[in-house]
Amino acid sequence: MGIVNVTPDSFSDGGRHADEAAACLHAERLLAQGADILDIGGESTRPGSQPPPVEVELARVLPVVRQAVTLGVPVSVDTSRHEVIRAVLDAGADIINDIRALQSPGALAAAAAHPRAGLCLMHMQGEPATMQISPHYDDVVVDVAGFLAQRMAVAETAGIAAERIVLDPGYGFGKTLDHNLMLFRRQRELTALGRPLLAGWSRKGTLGQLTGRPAGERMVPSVAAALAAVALGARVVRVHDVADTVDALKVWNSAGLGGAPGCDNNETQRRTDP
Ligand code: YH5
Repeated sequence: MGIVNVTPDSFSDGGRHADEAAACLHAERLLAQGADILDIGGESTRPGSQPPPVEVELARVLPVVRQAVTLGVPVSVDTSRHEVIRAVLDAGADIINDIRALQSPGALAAAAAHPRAGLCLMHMQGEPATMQISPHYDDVVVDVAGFLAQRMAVAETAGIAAERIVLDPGYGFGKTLDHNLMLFRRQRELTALGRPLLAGWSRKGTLGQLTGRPAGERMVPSVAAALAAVALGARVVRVHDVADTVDALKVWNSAGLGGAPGCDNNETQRRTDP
């Protein structure tokens, strides 16, 4: 899953159309690099950030979604708001990637109204503006698994089939270094929830804490994290550096070490090791 941010470029004086055109070009570049899914987002969710007004989010995202749905790959939209969920699904988007796991008012109903849309439900403690202030868990893996199980149950009650859902531990969202590392090491426990896992490690602060690298120098740490996440059962990796990740996964998969049940690398393992 390749990341397409549609947030304002403070160095551009071309206004919104320049940001839009840049995002569309970037989407095409990620596809050429081998992305299987495009993930388009108009809300910056970095620690400390505030959500933009809904009209602004919609004006950023919708034109890029309209363009992306013509490119022939599944289009995911990073959003929590019912207005945006409805608009992008009406425009042909395939997946809603919600860091708030459809807890925002009206979001569940908006997602349920499109019976073929895929949904990524992510765990976050708190909100981006404050989530890194003092995150606390009894047992981070048990707490995250419990939350995801509960959100999946709520979705099913709203008429959303379990087959539409992918789950995400939400690395970096209301978690300390120790919480993130505990979740990572025990990521495989989350596969017991019975749905595919998505892992988003790309360029995140934990990788900076592990390596001492600033955000602009985290490609190699991000690729390593993506491979480890796949080895620990992730079926989807959300990344900025698509070409490098695709190369690394080709080599990784050729070694037949295995990953998530149903992945190509496991098929290989089954053929060679009956
Ligand atoms: C995710 O994990 N993450 S947005 C801070 C950074 C770098 C990157 C330099 N949306 C996820 O990518 N959706 C985001 O510091 C997501 N899973 C899903 N499903 C945050 C992000 C980032 C933040």
